[in-house]
Amino acid sequence: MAIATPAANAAPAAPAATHEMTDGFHLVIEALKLNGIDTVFGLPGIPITDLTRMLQASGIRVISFRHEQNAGYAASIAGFLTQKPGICLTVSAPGFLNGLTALAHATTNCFPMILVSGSSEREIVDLQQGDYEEMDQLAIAKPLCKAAFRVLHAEDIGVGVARAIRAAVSGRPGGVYLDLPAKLFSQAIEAAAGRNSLIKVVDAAPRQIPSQDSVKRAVELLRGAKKPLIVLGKGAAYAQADADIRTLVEKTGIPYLPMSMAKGLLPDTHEQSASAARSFVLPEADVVMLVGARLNWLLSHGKGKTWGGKDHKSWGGQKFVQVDISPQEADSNVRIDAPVVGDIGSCVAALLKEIGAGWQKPPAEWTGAIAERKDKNIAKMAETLAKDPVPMNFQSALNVVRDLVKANPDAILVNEGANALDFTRSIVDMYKPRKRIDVGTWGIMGIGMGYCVAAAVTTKQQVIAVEGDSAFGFSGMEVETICRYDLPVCIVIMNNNGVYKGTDVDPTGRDPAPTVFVKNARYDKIMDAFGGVGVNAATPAELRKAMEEAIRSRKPTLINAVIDETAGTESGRITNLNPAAAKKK
Ligand code: ADP
Ligand code: TZD
Ligand code: MG
Repeated sequence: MAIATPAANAAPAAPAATHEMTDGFHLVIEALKLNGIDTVFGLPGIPITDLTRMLQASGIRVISFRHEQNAGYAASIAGFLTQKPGICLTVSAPGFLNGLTALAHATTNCFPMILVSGSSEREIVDLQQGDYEEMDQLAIAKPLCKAAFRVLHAEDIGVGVARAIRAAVSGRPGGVYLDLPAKLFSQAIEAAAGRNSLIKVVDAAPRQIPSQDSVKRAVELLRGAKKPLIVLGKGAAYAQADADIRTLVEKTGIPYLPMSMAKGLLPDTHEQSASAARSFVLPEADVVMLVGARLNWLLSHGKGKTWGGKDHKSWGGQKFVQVDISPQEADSNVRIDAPVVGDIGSCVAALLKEIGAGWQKPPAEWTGAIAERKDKNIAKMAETLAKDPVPMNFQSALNVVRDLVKANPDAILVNEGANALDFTRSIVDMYKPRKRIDVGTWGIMGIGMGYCVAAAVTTKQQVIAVEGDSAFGFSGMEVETICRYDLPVCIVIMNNNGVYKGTDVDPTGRDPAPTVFVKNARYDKIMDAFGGVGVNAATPAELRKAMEEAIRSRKPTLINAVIDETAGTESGRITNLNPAAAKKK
């Protein structure tokens, strides 16, 4: 008897049989390989330790993390960057739960990801008899993901993997859970039957063509607009329809606003970008076309003062076109006058066709008014960026990052924090699609190092991470992972001694305030422990030198940028979301 695929630590020798045999371990690996999965992000332990070894032996890249949450975030963003489901592999119960935040995050952000988790023995779990790492994982995962499956028999592995892939990438992408109980891995079946049971998924994310009526309706609405606006969201970035999206914007001459992760879909320096006039265009626009962007909190739910409404519940006067793959998205917050349902590539192509030749560009009063505001704000920003205060503030430090990203437009920018996030988003221009990855729909802290690893591994490009000192703490231990795999990642910590600021004090005088950290911490020294490069930068010149060297050498680098601890504001740009105490002291 022989196992179909040679691998380390193959199953123990079975009694002689006339047929070649295989097992669950090998079938899982073959099913993933057959479907073009080349990387797995995970953390070993019972019952998947051998699976990680055999995956590696089979040629699939296994990136082993220090905490499953970071492996999960890595998988989620690998899905966004590649349109293939990112795979995260965890052990049972606690490992599974650690990965679950990332699975929910992937679902919320519409990123295709599969959390593959080993689990304990079904009959013990179901009778709650106290197995090692006992937990009914399938039931717990279900409400947090797009789909969840469990495979009990080796001959069903092919179907399980195929269903997970389809669920993750088709329609609106999302997180999928795949439960693989320990016993499955050593189940032996005949190799021929095993091979036969595998499925190579055909057309995993089929194009979804919008109806001609919906396209006509949308184009008519746009044609009648006096003050049209296009909002590009991360769905548009995900769709990889970059050339057509650019043509749509340029051909129509309509000003556009990129959402955070859509920055760079067209270069931020594009003359039609209305980013620097956001607070002017949102209330003023008469027709807004959303492309892969939801009217959630990030767009103030399409109503309220941001949109020219009288108060926080009132709608403005805008009419909306919404291009989205999910037919349920329209009308989620305000009326959508022209939903266009389909994949963005097909929708934008259909819109371009309908627009045809001889399109009348928007009136000069509209584009001129935007340009005026924009120029004023850009000039104001340039003035701020030119200042060189001591100690550094966010702007003077980010002016350096801005220059380095401009000089290295293929680098991927990872960004999290509050002020560290908001200032970076507005100061650092992006020039190419899918180069900015950040806290996403939840404004989640902790994506940082997982995203760095995935971005470096899947794209091979230089990665630059701009991290709040608090934000970094959520995934900081993964700098060991970055050093271990020798990834070209340059981490810049905007160290203002705390969450939002470093100046709070405990009114009773007993403890440090909840928002502050050790003063003048030297995050750069963490790198010494793992053989990476650590630099303390107290001035823009020091920061520039260290970043240039990091990018030149492609060595794992962590720069502790010393930022004025008084510089930030509460929650950055979203101070208003903090509930105010009704009872005054
Ligand atoms: P942002 O945060 O940038 O505003 P959202 O995450 O709110 O973006 O919105 C992304 C939208 O894009 C989701 O509604 C999702 O259904 C949609 N989407 C994702 N991929 C595609 C695609 N390939 N084609 C069409 N719509 C897509
Ligand atoms: N926990 C998680 C998982 N996500 C969150 N968003 C928060 C907590 C709350 N939070 C924010 O929204 S921003 C932030 C926290 C803790 C950190 C801000 O501090 P920072 O950035 O040092 O990262 P700045 O530059 O000091 O503002
Ligand atoms: Mg901070």
